[in-house]
Amino acid sequence: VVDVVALGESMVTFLPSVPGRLADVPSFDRAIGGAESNVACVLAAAGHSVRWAGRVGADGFGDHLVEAIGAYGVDVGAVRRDPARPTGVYFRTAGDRATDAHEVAYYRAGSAASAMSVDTMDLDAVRSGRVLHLSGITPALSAGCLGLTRELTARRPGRPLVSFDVNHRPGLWRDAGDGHGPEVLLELARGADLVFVGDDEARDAWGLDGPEAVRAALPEPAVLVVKQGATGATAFHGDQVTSVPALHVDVVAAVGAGDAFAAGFLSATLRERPLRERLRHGHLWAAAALTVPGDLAAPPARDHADRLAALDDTAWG
Ligand code: KDG
Repeated sequence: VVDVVALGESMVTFLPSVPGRLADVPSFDRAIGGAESNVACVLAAAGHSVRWAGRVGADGFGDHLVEAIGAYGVDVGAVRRDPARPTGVYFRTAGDRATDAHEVAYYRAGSAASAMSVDTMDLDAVRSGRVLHLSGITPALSAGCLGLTRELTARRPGRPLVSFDVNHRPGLWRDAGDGHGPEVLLELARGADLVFVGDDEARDAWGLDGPEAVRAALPEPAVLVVKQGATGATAFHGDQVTSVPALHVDVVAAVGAGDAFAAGFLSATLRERPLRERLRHGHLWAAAALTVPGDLAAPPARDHADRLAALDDTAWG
């Protein structure tokens, strides 16, 4: 049994060679992206056994994703190749340092991953980990992807612990011509055991202000983590409520930080660390991602992160 299976669309990502408008950037560097495979890569880099379940085209970009994600030590045996649809790609600009305002251009409509469904995925392989990590990106990709996410978040005896990062992408729901994104995300989150959501997402999608309001609307998941950007994060588990401030770092690009946070929290969860230390691992791993331009940064060494996470509150104040 692997520690974690992460399911979702991965894309070849093009990072700008210079700052500026998408219209002006002359060249891009190739990297890899995809929220769920980011979680998988970082967890594998930290020594966990991880499988990525996805679907890519039978093309060079698909080869690159499978090879690059595999090179992190992620098991890619459950990845399906689609002979008829291409691998999704996306381009981004460098974020403004102060506001992180940046442009993203997705070329993923009709991608191989959008053909993921209960019929095209190997559900036994998908459910074969201790944890199944999903995100709110997948249900926005197609009706089949929504059906698959519904099936995987349905509460059934014996299922893995289901982790769900809300990852609200309003642009994707708009492109899909579906105004129900926020409702669907709330419904799916209710089926998960562990939910990650940003306070900004909760405000924009659900009109909920602050961690307590989110918990009141989402009492079902055993653990709920509300990320409060540079301020910190709050976790709810039963009657327990724990907040931990974020680390102050010089942000290069926020992309991938949420995925790294989820990976750090999941790693500490798998190792049965206390709730406070899970949050601190989330922050430590996010700090690593915040200080690189791409999605992926090497996670902090485990013994080092464990020592930092176990420091008393004054060190984290
Ligand atoms: O979390 C990083 C992701 O946003 C990025 O890799 C692209 O998966 C992606 C998406 O759909 O936005």
